[in-house]
Amino acid sequence: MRYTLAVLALTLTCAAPALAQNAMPAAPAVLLTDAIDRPGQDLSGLWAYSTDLYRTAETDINGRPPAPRAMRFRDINVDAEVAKKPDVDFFEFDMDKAPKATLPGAWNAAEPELRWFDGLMWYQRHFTAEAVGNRRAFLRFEAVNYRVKVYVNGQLAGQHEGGFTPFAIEVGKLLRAGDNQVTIGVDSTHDDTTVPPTVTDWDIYGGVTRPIRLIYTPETFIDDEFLHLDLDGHIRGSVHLNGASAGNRDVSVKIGTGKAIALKTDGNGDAHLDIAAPKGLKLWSPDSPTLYDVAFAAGDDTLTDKIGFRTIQAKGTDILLNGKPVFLRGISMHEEEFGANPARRMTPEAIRALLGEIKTGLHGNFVRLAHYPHSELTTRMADEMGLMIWSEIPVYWSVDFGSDKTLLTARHMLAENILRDRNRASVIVWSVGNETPNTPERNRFLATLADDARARDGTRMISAALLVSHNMKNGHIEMAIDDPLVEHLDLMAANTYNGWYGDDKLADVAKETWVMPAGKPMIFSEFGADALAGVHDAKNPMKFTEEYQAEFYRQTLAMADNIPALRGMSPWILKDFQSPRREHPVYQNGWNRKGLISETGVHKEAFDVLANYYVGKEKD
Ligand code: GCB
Repeated sequence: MRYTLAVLALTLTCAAPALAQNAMPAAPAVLLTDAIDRPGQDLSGLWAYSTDLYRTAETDINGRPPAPRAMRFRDINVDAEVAKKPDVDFFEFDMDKAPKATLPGAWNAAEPELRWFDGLMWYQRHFTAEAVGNRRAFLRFEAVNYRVKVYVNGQLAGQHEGGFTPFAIEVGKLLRAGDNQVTIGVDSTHDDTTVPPTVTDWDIYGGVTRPIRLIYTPETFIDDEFLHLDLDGHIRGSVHLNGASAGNRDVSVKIGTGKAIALKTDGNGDAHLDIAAPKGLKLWSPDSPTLYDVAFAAGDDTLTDKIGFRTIQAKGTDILLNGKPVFLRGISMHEEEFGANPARRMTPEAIRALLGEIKTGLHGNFVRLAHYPHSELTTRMADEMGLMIWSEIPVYWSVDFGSDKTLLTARHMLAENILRDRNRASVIVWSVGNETPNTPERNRFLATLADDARARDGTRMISAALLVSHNMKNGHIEMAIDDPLVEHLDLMAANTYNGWYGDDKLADVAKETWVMPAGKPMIFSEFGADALAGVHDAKNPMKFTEEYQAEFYRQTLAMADNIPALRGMSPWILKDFQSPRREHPVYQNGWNRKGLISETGVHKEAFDVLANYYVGKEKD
C-alpha cells in the first residue's frame, strides 16, 4: 500500500495509539526515485514571497476559512480583480508586486529582516508548461523545511511534512498548456510533535532549501529501483512500476556493458532481480569508488543511475567492507556551505568544498551527515569521491517519544530517506536518533524505527548516536554504554565531551576507560571542543583557544586508542555552524565553534591533529 501526500496530514492527526508498533507504514504513493537523473523543468530562480506570521491565508480571526482577500494562493491578478468591483473588493496581498527571493535557498540569508523569521511564508512564481497530453506530470521537491502546502493554479495539489526528504506531487490534472502559477506555503515552525523538536543546536533554515522541478513521465513509469550486492555474491534488487498498466509488464536492467536482464512485474508492478555478480565486477570502496551505469527500461520509460556495488557488515567487533576490516576515519558535518551568511544552498561546488576537506585534507574515508538527511547531491558526490556515509533522521534530543503522531512522522521520514538513498554505495549506516534519553517510550520509538530500517534495507548497519554514563570506579573515570537500545543496533555509537562539558580535567581524559556490551563494533559518533579561529594562548590554553581544542583532540584520541572495540569516529565537527544556542559575544555570536575549520575556511590547529592521526590509521 502507498499513501498519497494529500491525505498524509489527515493520517498523521488521526493515528490511533495501536498504530505505533504495527506493520511498517506504507511508502509514498509516488517516489520518483532517481528523479535527479530524469529530464525536467527546473523551477529554481526568482520567486515572489510574502510573510504571513498570523497565518491570514489559512484561517480567519475565529479559526474559520480565511478571507479571500488574504489567500495568497489564488489564481488572480489583484489589480484586475479590484478593477471589477473597485468600491467593494480589496486585497491584503499582491504577489505580482511582492519582493522576490532566489530559490532554492533558506530565507534567513535572503534579506536581513528575514534572518530570524520562523513562521509561514508564501512563495509564488509563474512558468510555462507543455501540454501534458497522455503523460503524467509531477512537481518534485527535494526538500522544503518544515511543512508545505502546494497550490497549482489556485488549487491545493498536495502537502508534506518533514524538512529534509524529497516528495513528488502529481499535478497533471491541474496544469494548463502555457502559463501556470504555483504557490507554496512553507511553515518553518516546529512544535512538541515535530521531528526535530523546537530546540536543536542548529539554525532554523526555513524555506525551500533544495531544487523544485516539473517532471513528465509516461502514464506508467519506473517509480523505484533498488540494486545491491549481497554477502553471498549475488546482486539482488527490485523495480517498481507506477501506473494503470504496471502489472505483468516487461522490465529490463542493464549493468554497465553487461547483457540486459529481462524481468516481468507482478500484479503490483514489482519485478525482482537476483543474479550472481558478473565475473570481474569491480567493488566500490573509498580507495576505488567504482560506479556502474545501470540502465532501467520499461515500455517508453528509461532511467540510468550510477550505482556502486560493495558489502558492508558488522561482524563481532569488526566492520567489514567487502569482507575486510575497516576503520572509519570520519568527521561529522552539518548541511551548511562555507561563508559568512550561509543559506543551505548546497551547490555541487559548495558540497565539493566540504567533502574535499574530509577526503583530501583529513585523509578521511567517512562522514556523518548530521543530524538529518542531507542533499541527494551530497550522497551522490560521496559515491563518486569515495566517502562512506552515516545517514540520519532528525530524531534529536527530546522529540515527543510518547506520541504516535511523532512516531509516524519519523517513520515516514526514515522511509523517504532510505528509499531515496538505498542505491548509494557510500551510505553504510542508517541512524535512527541522536542523544535521546533512555526511557521506555523512547526505547519503543527507536526500536520501531530500527525495525523499519532493517525491513526496508537489510544491507546496511543500523545505529543511533547514544548518550553514555560517566562513573567513578576505583578512583578513575569509567565511561559506559549501558543503553537497552543497543540490542536493536548493529553498530554502537557514543557521543562524548569529557574535557569540554562536565568537570573532567583535560589532562585526565586520556586515562578514562570505557565499558560496553560485548560483540558489536563501536564508534565515537561525536567528540569535540569549541575554538575561535585565530584565538591563541599557548601559555594559558583556556577554552575557546585553538590550543585547548587541539589538546582536547590529542587527549580524546589517546583515550580512543585504549578501546578494543573502537572501529571509527566522526568527531564534532568539520566546520563552525550557525546555532541560536551559541551567543557568547566574543567567541560565538551565533556560531557553534566546534569546527576544525572556521565558517570562512580557516583551518584551526586541531585540524592537523586529526589529519595526522588519520594518516597513521590509513597506514595501519
Ligand atoms: C551534541 C549534539 C550536537 C551539538 C553538540 C555540541 O551532543 O549531538 O548536535 O551541536 O553536542 O556542540 O554541544
